[in-house]
Amino acid sequence: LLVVILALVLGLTLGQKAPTFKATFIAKCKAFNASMVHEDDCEKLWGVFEQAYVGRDPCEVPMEAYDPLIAAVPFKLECKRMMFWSKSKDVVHEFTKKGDCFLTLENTLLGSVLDGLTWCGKKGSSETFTTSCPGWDDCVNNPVRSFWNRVSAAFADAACGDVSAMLNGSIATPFNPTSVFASIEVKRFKYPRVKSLNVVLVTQANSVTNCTNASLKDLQKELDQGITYNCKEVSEARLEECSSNKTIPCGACW
Ligand code: AVW
Repeated sequence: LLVVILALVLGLTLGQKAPTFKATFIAKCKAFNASMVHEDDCEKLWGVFEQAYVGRDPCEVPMEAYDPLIAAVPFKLECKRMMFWSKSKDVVHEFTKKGDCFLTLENTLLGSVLDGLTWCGKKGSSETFTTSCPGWDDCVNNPVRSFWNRVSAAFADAACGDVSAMLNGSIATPFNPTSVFASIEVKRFKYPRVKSLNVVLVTQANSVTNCTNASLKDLQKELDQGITYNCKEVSEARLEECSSNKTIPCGACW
C-alpha cells in the first residue's frame, strides 16, 4: 500500500505542469509587497508587460517597447538609497537583503518579479514562451535584454543624492564598457540631482584589482561634471559579516 501511495504522490508531482510564465509573474508580483500592490494591479501590470513582446519576432523587441510598463510603475521611491552593481550580483543582494539601507533594482517591484526569468513571443502567436528564446548576446533587441536595459535606464534616471555602486575587485576590468552599469546607468547620472558616486570595490584575498584600476579611471571620466567620485575597497568577508550581523547599523560597513 505504501508503495502504491508513494508512486501515486510521485506520479502526481512529476505529472504536474510547470506554472505558466503568467502565473509566475502574478505570484511574484503579489508576493513583492502585499501592502503596496493591489491584487488586480498585478493582473493589469501583466497586460502592460506582455504587450511589449507578444506577437513579435523575439529579436525585434527594442527597449522602447517597455516604455508603457515603465510609465505604469514609476520609481517614486527612496532615490537616495540606490545601489548599482556590476559582476557582483550575489554579494550585493546578500547585502541588501538586510533591507535597512540600500536598494538595488532587484529590490523594486519590476526588478524582483523578472529577476531570473526568461521570456519571449513569436510572430503570429499570442503566447509567452520560456524556452528557445534568444540568449543575451544572440541579438541586441531580445525581450529580456531590452527589458533590463529599459528598466535600468529608468532606475538610473530616478537616482539622486549619494549613489552607490558595488563592483567586483576580483576581475581585471570592474568597470566594463559593455555592462549595463557602464553602457546605460552611469551615463544617466546627472549633476546636481546626483551629487556623488561611491564605488564599493569588493575584494578577496587574491584580488587582482584595487581602486587605482584603469577601468575605474574611465568611470571617473564618464561622470557628469560636478558629481564627486569616491572608491573604497571592502573585503568580501567584511561584507558577509555586515550581511549576517544585525547589530552593524546601516552605512557602518565601510
Ligand atoms: P553584469 P551589469 N549574458 O553582472 O552592469 C547573459 O554584467 O551588466 O552587470 N546575461 C547577461 C549578460 C550576458 N552577456 N550580461 C548581463 N547579463 C544579465 C541593473 C545577467 O542576468 C542593475 F541596476 C546578469 O546576471 C545593476 O546596476 C545581469 O545581466 C546593473 O544593471 C548583470 O550583468 C547590472 O548589470
